[in-house]
Formats: sequence, C-alpha cells, structure tokens
Amino acid sequence: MQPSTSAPAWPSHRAPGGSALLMVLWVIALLSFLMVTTLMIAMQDVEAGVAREMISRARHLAESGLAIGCHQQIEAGDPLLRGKPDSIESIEVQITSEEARLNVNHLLTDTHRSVLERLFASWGLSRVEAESVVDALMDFVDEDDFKHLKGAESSDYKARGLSRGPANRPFRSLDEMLLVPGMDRVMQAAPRWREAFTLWGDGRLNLNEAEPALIAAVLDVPLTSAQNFTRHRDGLDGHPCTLDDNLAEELEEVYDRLGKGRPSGEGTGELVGLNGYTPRVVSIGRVNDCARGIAVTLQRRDGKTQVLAWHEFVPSTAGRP
Ligand SMILES: [Ca+2]
Ligand SMILES: [Ca+2]
Repeated sequence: MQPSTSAPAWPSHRAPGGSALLMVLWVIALLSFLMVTTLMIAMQDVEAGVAREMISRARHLAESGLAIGCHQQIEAGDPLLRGKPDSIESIEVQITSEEARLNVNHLLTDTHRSVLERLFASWGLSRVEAESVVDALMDFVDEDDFKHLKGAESSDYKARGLSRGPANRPFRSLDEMLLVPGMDRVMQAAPRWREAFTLWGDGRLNLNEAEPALIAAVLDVPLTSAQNFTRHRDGLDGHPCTLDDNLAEELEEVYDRLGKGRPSGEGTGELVGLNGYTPRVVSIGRVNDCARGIAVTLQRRDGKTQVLAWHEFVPSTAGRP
C-alpha cells in the first residue's frame, strides 16, 4: 500500500502566524483603548480642578465685594460697588434694605392680611386659594389651636400625615413657610416667592426700593400704576438703588405719582415708608461663566455693624439669589 502523497489544503506552519497577528492587533486595540480611557480620566480631573479653582475664585471675589459693600461709608450706587479685576473676572455689589420686602410676620393680622391675599392673587392664585393659604399662615403663627375658616391647625397637619404641626409663634425663617398647607401652590405660581418676603424690619415697605408687585399689593393700586411709578423712580438706568434714582421725600409725592389719594384703609400708614434701616448687601463674583453670590443682612447701631444673616447662593442668569 502506497502512502498518500497529497499535500494538506493549508500549510501547517501558517496557523501559528495568523494567531500571532490577531494577538498583536488585539494588544494594539487594548493599548489604544487604555490610552484613550486614561487620557479622558486625566482630562476630567483637569477640568474638575479648573472648575473647583474657578468656584473658589468666584467666591473669593464675592467676599471682596462684600467687604466693600458692608463698609459704613459706602452707599448704594457707589462706583466702587462694580469691579473688574481683569478681562474674565468681575464683582457686582448691590446695597438695598430688608424694608424693600414684605415682613410676613407683620402682615399676618386681620388688619393686614389683605395685602398677602392681593399679592398671591397677582401671582395667579384664585381668590379661594389665596384666602386659604393666608388662613393657614395665620393659624401657623397664632398661639391658639382654633382654625380659621379655610386654615389649618395641628389636627389638619396630623390628618395630612405631617410629623410637624403649626409652630404657634412668628416665623423664624422663610423656609418655615413651606410647612404651611397651600404654600406649594404659591411656590408653583411664583418660584421666586422668597424675594418678596423678609423677617426683618419694622414692617413698613420702603417705597423707594420695592418691586412694583409689592407696592401694588400694599397700596391696593393697579400693577400698571405701580410699574409707572417705579419706572420714574428708578431713573434712566432702570434699576433701583443707583445714583440716578428719583427718590420720593414725602409719602404724598408717591401717592400723587400713583394717581391715588392718601390711603384711608385701616393701618395702611403702618405698612409703607420711604427708608430702609436694615441694610441688605448682595455681592456676586464671576469668573467667566462661573458665579457665586453672598447675601448678608446687617444691623448698624452705635457705629457698630452686626451681621444678622448670611446666605450663599449660586446666582441665576439674572444674578438673583
Ligand atoms: Ca395656631
Ligand atoms: Ca436707578
């Protein structure tokens, strides 16, 4: 029997060579993947480091602005309140007063509650919704457990499964207002509702600084009248608390500009004034698009300045807390 002389279809020495080539290609692909991954992680670390540095620098700029804004001899509108250390950095400081906002504790009385109802209605709440949330706000701060018509006392909080009931004392923070039934509707209608309120001051709204919606609510005038008044008051730059403002010196001047006689409503005189006694300094530092802000409330007495409140925030695009 003759041995077979036919050659195999493929040379036997080719198989190891093909595997080696595949192995090399696989190693190259693996190394490329590892290099790209390492590079991306390194870039992320660098970017995170740069972002941290920018945030730190922006906060430092805000603190620098605050030091200027809190100085006793600096007044609203002073050119020193705007700085530009270099082409990508800026500092902007605004000095207003807490009296430019409504003191919510002062308004939670039978005499003044209508101011809150008008304000909430101007934000889009129905009359029933506005009355209900004001009833509930009053129940939260009054000492008793008797419920206003549409309000909420401890039994209502329990029925809602809430662990905390009404405090039965004045609000100590604006965040406490969020515990009150109905405030979710207010927050939905006006996400920036906090900017309308304060817990400081004597309860008189400073008409030389306040927003039109607050003036309209307090004096019960149409919003358009209040807007016309603030447009004239704020001067050519369109901003309150700047050097070009046309400040009123007498309340009668304001009523004249609003086309309104002196209010005859009970207690209205306790709700408006033309000055702020509790300074509020807001300083914003920026590095490119990165911004950080600090807002402080001050008390000045006997030549001394005391910080009553300190709040740090990331400014919105409009530069507000
Ligand atoms: Ca109560
Ligand atoms: Ca102005």
